[in-house]
Amino acid sequence: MLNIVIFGPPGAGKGTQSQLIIEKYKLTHLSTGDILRGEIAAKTPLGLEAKKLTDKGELVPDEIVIKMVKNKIDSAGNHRGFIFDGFPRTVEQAVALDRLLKEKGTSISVMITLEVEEDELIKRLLKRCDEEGRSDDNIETIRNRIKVYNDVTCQVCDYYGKTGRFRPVPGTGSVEEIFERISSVIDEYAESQL
Ligand code: B4P
Repeated sequence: MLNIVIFGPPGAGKGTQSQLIIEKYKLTHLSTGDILRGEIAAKTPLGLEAKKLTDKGELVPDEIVIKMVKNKIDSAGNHRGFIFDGFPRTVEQAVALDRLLKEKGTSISVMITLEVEEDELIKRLLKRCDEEGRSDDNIETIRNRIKVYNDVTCQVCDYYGKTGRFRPVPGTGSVEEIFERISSVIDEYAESQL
């Protein structure tokens, strides 16, 4: 199995690149942001709680996110592997993910980090706000999301770096150029693991 984590700050293009990765490598997409937005749209108790946090740019508690991911992994059936998009975002989530995959006899092959400057992130997210009106894409929330990334989420890079699974990729340029960079990293792992 090929299991990839696509990582980076808010607006780095994780969701955008995940769509291309799924098409080319036929992996199962698991985006915690998408799952949470689904819960929010359905106004479930979890969604109502999550909305309060995402609207402030805060992370949803590990316990809740890990349970959501476990359900998805357990119900995946036969497949070639996962692309984890926006998860893990804390070291606790990364440790839990390793444990959940170990129970299934598999592991994370590589963590690909999209590196993008803060000015560019803000520009992209404000543009998305104009186009899609996502409630967490206003300037105040964006600044807090970037702060949470720098203070907490970044530590996940060291976690994967210690086990030689961390691969940074420049995340600026056209979507196609970035995808070529990502593909050449995935191809190093794909042959032996698919
Ligand atoms: P996410 O849904 O993961 O959102 P994101 O980080 O904002 O976006 P992403 O990096 O995927 O950017 P995209 O491709 O869309 O999280 C939302 C919230 O949910 C979090 O803030 C948190 O509160 C909560 N949450 C999620 N997971 C969690 C977890 N594990 N634990 C706790 N809480 C969690 O790209 C952004 C924009 O840039 C798009 O408009 C796109 O068109 C554009 N773009 C992409 N590539 C571009 C390029 N190369 N050039 C120019 N523009 C580009």
